[in-house]
Amino acid sequence: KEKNHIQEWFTDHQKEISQKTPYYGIAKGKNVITVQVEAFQNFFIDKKVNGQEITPNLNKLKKESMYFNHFYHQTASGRTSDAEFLNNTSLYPLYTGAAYINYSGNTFTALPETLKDNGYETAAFHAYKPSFWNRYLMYKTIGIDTFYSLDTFKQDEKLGWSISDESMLRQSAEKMVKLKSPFYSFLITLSSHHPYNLPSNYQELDLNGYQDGTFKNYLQSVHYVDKAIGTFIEQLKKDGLWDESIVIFYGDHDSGLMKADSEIAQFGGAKGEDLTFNQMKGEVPMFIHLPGNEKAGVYQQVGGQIDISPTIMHLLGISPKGKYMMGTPLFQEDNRLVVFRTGAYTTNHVYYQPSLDGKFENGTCFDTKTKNKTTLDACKKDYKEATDQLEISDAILKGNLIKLFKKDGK
Ligand code: GP9
Repeated sequence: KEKNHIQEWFTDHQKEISQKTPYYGIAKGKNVITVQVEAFQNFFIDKKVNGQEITPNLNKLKKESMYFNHFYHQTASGRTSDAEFLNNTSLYPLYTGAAYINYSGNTFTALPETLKDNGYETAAFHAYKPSFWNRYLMYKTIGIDTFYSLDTFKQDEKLGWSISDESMLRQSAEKMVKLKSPFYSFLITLSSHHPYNLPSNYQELDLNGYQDGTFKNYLQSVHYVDKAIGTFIEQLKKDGLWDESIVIFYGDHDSGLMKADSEIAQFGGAKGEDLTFNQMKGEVPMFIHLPGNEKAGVYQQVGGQIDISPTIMHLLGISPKGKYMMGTPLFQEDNRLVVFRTGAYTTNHVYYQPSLDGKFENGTCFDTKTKNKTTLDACKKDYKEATDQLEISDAILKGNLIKLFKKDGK
């Protein structure tokens, strides 16, 4: 019975996400370069600290690309690997543990494999041990042709766990120009990893007046990574890739520093655990740059990492029929729902925060326009669908159902 319900859900969903918008196919045949940025929150975009821009390069990119200012990470305890999983498979991460570790032997209808079927070469770039988060196995499962991991990078500029992001991005771009077009490149940065310590010669911001050492380190790291991204963009332009590719930058998860009334929360204007706090904790930047700065602007609709694969396919004009993906293209603006593993969810109008006991009636409903609490009734409409989606995703993973569906020829 459950299998039938799930199959029906996907049949309906595939129909829904097949609906075309003016964005459908506008980047047909282009390369896809996706950069997942470590612990990158959204609140510092366009913000200044002591008169200095924190992310000058991303602020510039914002004017030239589609910038989604209510885009959320949906990760759980699998942290970085969950973000990768959401992005590449468009399924939810596990409540505990990591799908990358527990289900790397499953069958998926993932983005890399889908792009391969459409003539793309696929590669992942991450300058760390291939076994970390089980990537070396999972990448094979989802259809990555080549994984450029730690050993394939020159150790020319050590920083934190690995080489610096500047070096990693530069070396990745050098490898990328040699790929056969069209290609899908998936890059994962690392320099802004907790606890965010950077050697003093890398710290450029004057943070006089701020007290929290880890928050200060975090700001310095974010500023450094922004600089590395700026250099990377220039290199893509020089190599002729910038205008031949869809280039995406998004944050993988929050910084882990968000506590009520902490200095970071105050910096973002949050009071206690209000809506601003929840949004700050959940929102990560999401930039999609199209050749010729096409469709640049600020997009207000909510979205999440689960939507990345369907969004890329929509831009490339690749049908989602037969794909077991749970997200929706970001350009389908109506009835958007972003579900979190905690049981929280948000739409373009409300944000539901569950209580610890998980009972709907004990949760809090916020109106995203007024930012105030509102009646639970306003959040009720989406509760069943949000719960259903998490259960469907879990059942898919636990029962390896995509394998069964494919065997049934669905
Ligand atoms: C290591 C990196 C860190 O390869 O991706 O993952 P995290 O600790 O942030 O989950």
